[in-house]
Amino acid sequence: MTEKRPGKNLVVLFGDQLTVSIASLRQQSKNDCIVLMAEVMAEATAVRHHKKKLAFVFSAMRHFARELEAAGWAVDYVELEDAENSQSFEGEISRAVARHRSQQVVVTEPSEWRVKEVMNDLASQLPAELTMLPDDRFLASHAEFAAWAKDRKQLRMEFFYRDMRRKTGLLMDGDQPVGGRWNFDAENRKPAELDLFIPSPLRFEPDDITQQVLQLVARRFDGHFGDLEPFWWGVTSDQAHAALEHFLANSLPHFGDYQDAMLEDEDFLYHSVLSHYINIGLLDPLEVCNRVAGEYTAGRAPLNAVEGYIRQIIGWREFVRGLYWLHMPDYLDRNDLAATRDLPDFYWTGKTDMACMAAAIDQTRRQAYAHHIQRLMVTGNFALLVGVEPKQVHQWYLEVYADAYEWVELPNTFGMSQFADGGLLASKPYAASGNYINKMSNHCKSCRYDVKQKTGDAACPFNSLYWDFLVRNETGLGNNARLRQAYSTWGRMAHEKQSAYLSSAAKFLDTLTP
Ligand code: FAD
Ligand code: DLZ
Ligand code: SF4
Repeated sequence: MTEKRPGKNLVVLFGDQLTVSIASLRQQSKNDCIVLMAEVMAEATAVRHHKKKLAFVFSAMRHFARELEAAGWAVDYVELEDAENSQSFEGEISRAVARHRSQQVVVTEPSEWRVKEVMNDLASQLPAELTMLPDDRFLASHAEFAAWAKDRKQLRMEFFYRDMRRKTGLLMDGDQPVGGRWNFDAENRKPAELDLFIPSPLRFEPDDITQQVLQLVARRFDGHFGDLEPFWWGVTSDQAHAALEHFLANSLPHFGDYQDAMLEDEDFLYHSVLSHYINIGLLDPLEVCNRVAGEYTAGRAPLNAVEGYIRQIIGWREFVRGLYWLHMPDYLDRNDLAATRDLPDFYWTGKTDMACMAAAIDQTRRQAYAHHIQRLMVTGNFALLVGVEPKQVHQWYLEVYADAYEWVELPNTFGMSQFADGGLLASKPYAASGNYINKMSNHCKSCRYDVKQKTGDAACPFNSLYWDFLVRNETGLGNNARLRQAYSTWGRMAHEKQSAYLSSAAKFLDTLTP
């Protein structure tokens, strides 16, 4: 009898692990392993992802598989419409273990809790040993973040960020921050002017692989939200690097100044539009930061822009990931403001008279992109003020953006935007009246509502909703030091004015569907 020889190690790469420097590949030699990549319906429909995101992920996966093969790796790639595809990670890994007689399965830790649970369950069922390696594309490991968080009464990004600056040496002069300050945000709040020259992100022609994927997505995911075409994103690491260089040369110098600005018909302003590349591995976050810091050293970009940009990545991005793993899975059930309203229908259609909301939602449908202030201070702010159930808000953000993965989306939505975690992430809710949006954008000029009117049918809804939110949540928020001034303004307000605000808000809330 001939004994079957054991097969090669199986290295599983998920769709957001598209880099040769991922831990699971770094450990292997090309001759001893098979790389498994699988397009599966379980992921494609885990939420009803924007069509552009599906096309982006599938096309980037297919391109990366080809690059691996060209570099000499053996790749077992299962396409979505492969007749044998079991349509789940566990099914595809089990089938591949049998196909290749693998005794060792190696994965880098999935970025989402949900998928990590699937891997943990699978480990006990596979006839092979499954090894899960930490994802070291992040600066802080789970243990490091937990150690930093331990014994702190409050977790604040700013202090964590300083540690990451020290750890990386980015913008450091010995042990001091370059320019004498850690944070130049105060200089980063200029409203945009219409006559500014605003560059566009770098666009790419879809090649044959992308064309095939576009047809696949059109055929199989027609009911998902969003416009599939035009599709102009890069789908390879080389293209993502070209997009980075384009950003450095054209937008970075103004990134800081106009970071919080919004303009009608300008979808990107000076933002980098790189998050979708970074989140799936086509760009390395630290490499991006080093290139950005280099622009300051070379005198081509000012410190407020460079520091502001680097803070988003080694500060916010790392911080939200730390919080996610520290608090999952309980975090998903947080609803500390007890918000219960259903998400209004116009989050899907964009059909609302509020010009700022219509613009953000329309852009989201077209581009699967909105910049941070649109997400936080327009769509997020509105959901917060009217009291939408956080899980529904979370689901929306996860579905509509190309860069959305739960580890980064959930803390941003629950923590930063909806204050559903009771202040674990933010020191106060990002709630604002129409005045903020008017200051930072030109939306109000074309709106059927009047931002200067406080109450009544023609008044900007954000104005009365802001006070209604504070009054409704006084028990939970009344003691928040950063809201003291707002509550005392309310307390000093004439009773008739208070009533007018509350009845305007009630009237508006009655109009919301469903
Ligand atoms: P830029 O403005 O150019 O910023 C540079 C980079 O910094 C980004 O590419 C991103 O990698 C990082 N970054 C900036 N802000 C944050 C942040 N708050 N958290 C984490 N990283 C940040 N970002 C995601 O990557 N995925 C999400 O699913 C996501 N969901 C969000 C949901 C809400 C409610 C809010 C308020 C923010 C969310 N963000 C998310 C953060 C931020 O809005 C996006 O990272 C940013 O808009 C991406 O566009 P950009 O690449 O042009 O970013
Ligand atoms: C986002 C996504 C989608 C839509 N589809 C797949 C897929 O079919 N196969 C795959 O390996 N990855 C996909 N991804 C990315 C995964 O959702 C992401 O890697 C996990 O959430 C990681 O936990
Ligand atoms: Fe938005 Fe109010 Fe301005 Fe209209 S008036 S665009 S609703 S902030």
